[in-house]
Amino acid sequence: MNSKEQKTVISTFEKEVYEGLTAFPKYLSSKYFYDEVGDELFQQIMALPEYYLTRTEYEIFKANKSEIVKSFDTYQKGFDLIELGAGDGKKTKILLQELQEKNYNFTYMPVDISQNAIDGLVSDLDKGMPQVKTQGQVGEYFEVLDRLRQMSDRKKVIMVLGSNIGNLLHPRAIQFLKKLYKAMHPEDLVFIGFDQKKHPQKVLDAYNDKTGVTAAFNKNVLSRINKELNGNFDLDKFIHWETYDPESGTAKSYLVSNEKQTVDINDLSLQVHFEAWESIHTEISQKYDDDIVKWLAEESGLEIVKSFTDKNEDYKNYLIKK
Ligand code: AVI
Repeated sequence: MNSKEQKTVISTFEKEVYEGLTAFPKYLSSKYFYDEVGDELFQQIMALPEYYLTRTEYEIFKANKSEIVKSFDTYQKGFDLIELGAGDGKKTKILLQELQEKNYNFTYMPVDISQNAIDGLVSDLDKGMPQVKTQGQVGEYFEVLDRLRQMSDRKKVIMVLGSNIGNLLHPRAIQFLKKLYKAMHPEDLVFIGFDQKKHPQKVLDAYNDKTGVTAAFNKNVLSRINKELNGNFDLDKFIHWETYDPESGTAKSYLVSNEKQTVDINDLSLQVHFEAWESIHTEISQKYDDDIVKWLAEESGLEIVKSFTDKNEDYKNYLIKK
């Protein structure tokens, strides 16, 4: 493709930025937080004292690793462990180690939207756990799910960790689970993390840390527009704002313009006007309870087999079958 042809191809990023910033109210998708800088910021978030999710899921895995991996391979015939949104795989390594030590026959197939994350994870595993058969793939959840049925003819255990499903509104989460259902053979399983409802302040703190890493993460979508679409957002003219509705269990992130301003996005030939205190909605991080998870599963034709949790029941991993 020559450069002129390339210019006429509109990427999904361009299309979605255009749609979101010309809509009322304005929005951008949180999937665009993740580039090399965003991946690094998310690593920092996962290590924050306020961000309990990663630590708690890690503790659940440590305390239950033997029972968890046993439930993956009930017929002991081997399986493919497919992880959607694998990131750095830090928590997964506990399970990989256990599977390896107990001589399970499995292939690990991490999938992530970020090429950078997959490259890092695969090379890390090649060095640190060379006995684990690993096949990394880059892709977005929904697109990968379409390929999933063909991806392996062995039993599949599909993992979605980190409460990644929480970044989808319920109707979209149901669409996602329905796609999982379609991709599954009768013996396949889903192992999926859902962050639970808890003290609202604890949720707010997790998404509004004192050091401002989450604010920088949220603003990274604006940096990407500046870099990739030739925009001129002034990051200091936007504040990170978090809300949590304990009734719906929805945490929402916004970027709020602290003055009336106009931003140019040259590659889209777009001028975006902001009134003072106008917002861009950037992310939802849904919190759940057993009833909501059961409802989501049933709406999608799936059934909860069992769950694993921590002592405060802050977070749960559910084993789900077709
Ligand atoms: C990836 N995802 C589940 C994280 C969450 O908790 O919603 C992303 C995140 N956003 C702000 N902090 C972390």
